[in-house]
Amino acid sequence: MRIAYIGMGANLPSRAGQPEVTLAAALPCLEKLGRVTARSGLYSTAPVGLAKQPRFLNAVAALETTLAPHALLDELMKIEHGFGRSRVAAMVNGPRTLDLDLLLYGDAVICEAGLILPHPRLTERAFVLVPLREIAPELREPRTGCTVTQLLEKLLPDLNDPTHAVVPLQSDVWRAGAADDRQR
Ligand code: PH2
Ligand code: MG
Ligand code: MG
Repeated sequence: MRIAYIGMGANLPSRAGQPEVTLAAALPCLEKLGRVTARSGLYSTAPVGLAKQPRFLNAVAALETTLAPHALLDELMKIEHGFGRSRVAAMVNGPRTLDLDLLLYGDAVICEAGLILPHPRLTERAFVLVPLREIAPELREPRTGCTVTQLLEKLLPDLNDPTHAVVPLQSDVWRAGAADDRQR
């Protein structure tokens, strides 16, 4: 049994509804792959890589799972597909209905076609590190040996800078999902 950290993102409506509803609706799908042991709040984030697109909503979930990394990645892609994600003619860094990124899988370091662990851009992205720090501040990224808190300090020397584009979002839909977690 390993803990995998899944980065969740969306900036287009899906069949489930607006991005906040999509992300909440994806949680029960993740539960089918193991046990969601923690998840961050929801953040409204400025798009990275391609500026002209809607803001994203991002979150990170911790999933305790017996699935091996490749099998887990396949299942994540199936969930994305179920929420209308299409990779045909999609833009790199472009808008998406649902993105589920395998960020970390225990302390696995893997570099294979189709699967790089830890996620290659993990250390560069505040929209990942801020929610990850919320649920796992002391977790170590196995390539650098740094904790998530340290990585974020390197990325954003002044974390209180109001211009840094990762803003917590109060969301009833997401919170309602939290109540469901506690009942399980
Ligand atoms: N995902 C991308 C590209 N850019 N920007 C934000 N803010 N959030 C994302 O999840 C994101 C992005 C490619 O997956
Ligand atoms: Mg992805
Ligand atoms: Mg992504």
